Amino acid sequence: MNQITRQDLNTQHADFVASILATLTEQYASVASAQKPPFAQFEARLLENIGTLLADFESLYGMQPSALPQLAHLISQSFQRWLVRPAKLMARDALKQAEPERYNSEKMLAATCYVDLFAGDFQGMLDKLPYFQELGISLLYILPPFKVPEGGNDGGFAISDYQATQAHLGDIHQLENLIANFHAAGIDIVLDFVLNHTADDHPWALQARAGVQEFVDYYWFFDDENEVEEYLEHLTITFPDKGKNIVFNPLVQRWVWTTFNLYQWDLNYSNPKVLAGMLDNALFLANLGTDVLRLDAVSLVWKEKGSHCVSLPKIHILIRLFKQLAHLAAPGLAFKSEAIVRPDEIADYVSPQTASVSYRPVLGATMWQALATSNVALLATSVERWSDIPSGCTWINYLRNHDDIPWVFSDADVQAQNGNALQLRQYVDAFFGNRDPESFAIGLPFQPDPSNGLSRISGTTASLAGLEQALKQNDARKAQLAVQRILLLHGVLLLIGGLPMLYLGDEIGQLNDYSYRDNPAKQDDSRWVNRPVRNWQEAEFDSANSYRTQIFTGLLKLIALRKSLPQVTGHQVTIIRQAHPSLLCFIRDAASAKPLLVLANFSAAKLHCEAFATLGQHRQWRDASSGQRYLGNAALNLSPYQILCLLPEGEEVEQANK
Ligand code: OTU
Repeated sequence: MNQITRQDLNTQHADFVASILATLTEQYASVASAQKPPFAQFEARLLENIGTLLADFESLYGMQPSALPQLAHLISQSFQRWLVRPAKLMARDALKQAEPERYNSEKMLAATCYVDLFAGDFQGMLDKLPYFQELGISLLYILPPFKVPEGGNDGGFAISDYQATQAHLGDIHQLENLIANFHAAGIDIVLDFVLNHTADDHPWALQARAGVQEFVDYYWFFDDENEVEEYLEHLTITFPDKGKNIVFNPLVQRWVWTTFNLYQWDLNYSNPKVLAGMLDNALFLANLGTDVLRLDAVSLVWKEKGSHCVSLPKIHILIRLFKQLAHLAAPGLAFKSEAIVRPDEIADYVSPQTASVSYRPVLGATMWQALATSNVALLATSVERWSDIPSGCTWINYLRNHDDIPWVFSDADVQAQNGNALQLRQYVDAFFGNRDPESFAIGLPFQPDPSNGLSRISGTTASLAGLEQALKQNDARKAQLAVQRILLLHGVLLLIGGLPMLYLGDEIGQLNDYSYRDNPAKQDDSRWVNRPVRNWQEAEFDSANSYRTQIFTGLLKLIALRKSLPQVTGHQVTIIRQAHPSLLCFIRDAASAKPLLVLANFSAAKLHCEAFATLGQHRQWRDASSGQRYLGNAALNLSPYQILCLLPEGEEVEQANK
């Protein structure tokens, strides 16, 4: 990082820095509060970052005379928010700064849910605090609770006001109170920063609709169809159902860039006023108490004619700029990138200077693929190739979330096992999308792409893992296999490295919910099938032996196991290749005297192998849950979908058998 001190101010921007500091000092002096934080804290952070701030601002917006006041304005926005940042949050900032590996601890567990679907409203969420604690959740991602248009709003991702909530959930103060209560209970909070687009009834959009040029320039409007064509020629289409990304919009009688739904208008970050407007929203959310801001659809936020407009290099500069400006006001705030891209692209999105937390979509995609094919080769290769992450950064592991499953494995990895990537994607599409009679899964295609016939998949974990089919067929044996699959997938998710995130509902095996088909605002979006409403009564009245209870208690056991194993910290993992195609094997903390060896059978058949490899040592191992002993390089039998968690003989695992 470019650091400068007061002594270095004889650089070309010395006057700029001096004048900002003078302005801020004046503003500081005019604040009467006795509780204001020491100016020197802000000043130190500013001086530490000013070199990068200037360089990044210049890369995006140039450095003509008009640009510097814009940067000064951004810094002053951060300063104003810092001045009013609640003392409790400042104390949390200090704690979190002293703990850069916070989210890599084995004690951490994330979960996500929609407030209304899970618990009705903010008060309902508070009432469920004991449930979150029972599960051991320490990071909760609350799906967007912000104000949205009536009717279609993309599950909260079309935002009309980033600083107000949906009335039926409660008001913004109740959200703030919810966050404070969760903090007090040891749970960090993630909120969305939906930065690629606003709803078409956001105040900026309303002004643009009224023809006010200043706000037209916040978006991507086109009058000239030829220019639209020039962009479209190269663009990757994200929501093929809706057609192209730039569509003629009758509301404004012009073409408007809408990557997602027609009511989600893409923001134009080549206009620095958009950066300022969205910084204000980010800082508002920071002062509300959020610990992590999830950068929604971040791979799409910078656009340039002649490119496919995915993962352009300037995205990373823009995010670093946002991060530094947020850091000035809220140094404990982390960013989490939601870049649903192939693994070779994703590394660029993860760094302590930008997003230190990142989704890891390839892990889920390859786990589901391994389940469908009973072959772990691609999963093993992906983990081997794509687990590395800089220190201070964290992968979020997830099987399912509120979205689709995209088949984002690397084509080169498929080719490395002599496979054909297109055929493999066709296979898993059919397997999970209800087009394979041999399949146990019930899912739905999402946004099939007519240009190549490929799609993504919607469905809950339980339905994709076979539980829905088993219950429909009233087949207890199949239901048992489905439960085993669910526990196997979660076991790997919890142990393989990274911070696991549960999609709430999965812990009790919630099935697909087809009622969205009757709702005109939802029926064209199959992702609603995996957004069921939580029925707490049904959960309570379950008989003790039901599949729900089996999944829930099995999962609690796996969570307790994770939290008892310091080997699980971080993301370093060693894959040990096995001869059997369905046998996944990995070691955590391989170099230590107490490594953890995990063996997982990704097949519905009993697995027998003559000998299993363990880093070449002949060693006695003991399964942490059953206590059974295994000798490395000896024969091994695993029941269908069994997962073994082996520790070198002699090591006790507390709590694991609780
Ligand atoms: C995100 O995901 C959200 O998670 C979705 O719920 C939203 O619909 C969307 O952004 C728009 O706000 O399309 O189906 O290529 O794959 O970012 C998931 C990027 C999505 C997208 C991803 C997006």
